[in-house]
Amino acid sequence: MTDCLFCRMVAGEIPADVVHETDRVLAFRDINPQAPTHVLVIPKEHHRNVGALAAADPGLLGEVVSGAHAVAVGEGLVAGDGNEPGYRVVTNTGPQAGQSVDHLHLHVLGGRDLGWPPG
Ligand code: IU
Repeated sequence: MTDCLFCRMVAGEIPADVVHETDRVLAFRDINPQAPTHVLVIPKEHHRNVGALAAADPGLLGEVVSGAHAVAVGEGLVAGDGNEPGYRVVTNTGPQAGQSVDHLHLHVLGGRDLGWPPG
């Protein structure tokens, strides 16, 4: 979609601080980080939200989740198959949840104590 911000990042039309990439997944630093590590992981193909991608291509959704974990390992948030210090994966769907970009993205957050419940 040419009017989609994240599709334009995938296309290289808008710069992105890429930290991880596969043939179908891209991960880049959030422009307004909410934690020392705040990376967005997206499918390169446009899907509006997690439900849309789960319905259309569950295998690709698995690749996006694997990408989130790869980012966490790469950022030092977990060691291999361990779970310390830890990280959080969040995806917002719809206006009440605060979704502002209608291209599925997983937020990978870490590097500080994360409160619960989220706001
Ligand atoms: P949300 O869950 O849809 O609200 O997340 C969108 C994120 O995209 C949000 O954290 C923004 O800071 C981030 N973002 C970005 O990284 N680069 C941009 O150019 C824009 C938004 I606009």
